[in-house]
Amino acid sequence: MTGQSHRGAVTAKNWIALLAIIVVASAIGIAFMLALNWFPEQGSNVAPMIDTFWDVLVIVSVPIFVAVTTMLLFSVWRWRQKPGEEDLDGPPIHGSTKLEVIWTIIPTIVIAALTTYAAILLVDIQAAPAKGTRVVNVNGVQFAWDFETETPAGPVKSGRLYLPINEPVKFNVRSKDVIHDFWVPAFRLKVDAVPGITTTYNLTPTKLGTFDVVCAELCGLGHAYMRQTVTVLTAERYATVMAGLARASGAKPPAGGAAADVAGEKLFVSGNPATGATACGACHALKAAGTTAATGPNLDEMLTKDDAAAIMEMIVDPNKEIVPGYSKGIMPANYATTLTKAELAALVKYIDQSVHGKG
Ligand code: HEC
Ligand SMILES: [Cu+2]
Repeated sequence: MTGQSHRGAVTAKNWIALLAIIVVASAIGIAFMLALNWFPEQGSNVAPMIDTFWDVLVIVSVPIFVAVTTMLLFSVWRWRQKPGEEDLDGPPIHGSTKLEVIWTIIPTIVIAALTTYAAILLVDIQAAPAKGTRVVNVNGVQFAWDFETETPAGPVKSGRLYLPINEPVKFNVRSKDVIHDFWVPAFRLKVDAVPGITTTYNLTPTKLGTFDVVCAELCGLGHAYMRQTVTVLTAERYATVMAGLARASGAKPPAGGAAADVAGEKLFVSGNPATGATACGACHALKAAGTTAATGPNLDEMLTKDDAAAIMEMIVDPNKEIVPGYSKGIMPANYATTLTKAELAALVKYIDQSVHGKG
């Protein structure tokens, strides 16, 4: 057998073998890709639509990938250079109009079909919400989310998002500083929070439980801390929680005392998820609280000369003076709104006593 005849045109037998490889490998590839658990649980009405779209993309693209790779490997093997052929030129190749037409038309049809599907899906998902749909104003600020649910009795603010199950909700997303992105992976949709404009999307939560809210746009050094949760409740529980939140926003500060110290430590270590106050301990080391984070200065070392009033000012207005060696804008500047006066007082008292060894 001469090299030429062995390595000439692709025979019918070759084609059958190649086709068999492509079919089998595609079937395995598709089965594997569909079996993988790509996404978190489905928490909204649009999640199944998005996940189905993903499945369709997988089913269409795996065979294309497999076919291209198979033909590539076959060509490399079949027409590879053999010893002694180093100085030979390959045969002159002429264009093939027929082939070019085929490989232009097929991708055009595939892309056009998928794009049409995606466009129809997008229009479906973005359909204007019915009148009377619950509106939640979502505000992004470096580095926290806060939420304002519109109710007939006025807006109810919260740091953690609460939603009733199986009721449509429309989000008006805004930013107070840089571009953030409001994303609840379990709900699937996300949209940028852009300063100066309001972006929106609407959906219906379909699963009870607590899901992550994350910022999906790198927005500064504290981006990774810009997380919240959304809790989807039954209509009954939701009404109770909203009533509680409405009361809390107008509540009078409770009296100080021993209880306040305990609350101070708790606020330091865990913040107040219900109002969106980020835990101080996530960024600061404080011996008494047992926290060791180093994103912000060590408070035992940094506050030795500061009294309670000074500490209070540093918490509510952290950008007034920046500790040397640290950047402006990492410490959340919203504690004056996410913590009540009573909480702030308890927190300051706790820090003051912890640092100065009193109490
Ligand atoms: C996301 C991280 C982060 C969180 C959360 C955070 N801080 Fe800070 N904090 C910093 C950084 C960074 C600095 C240094 C830059 C500056 O001065 O603003 C700082 C500075 C400070 C200072 C010195 C401020 C000054 O102006 O001298 C104090 C006091 C302080 N933080 C207390 C707190 C307390 C109390 C909390 C919780 C209520 C808290 N921080 C939450 C990151 C954080
Ligand atoms: Cu952000």
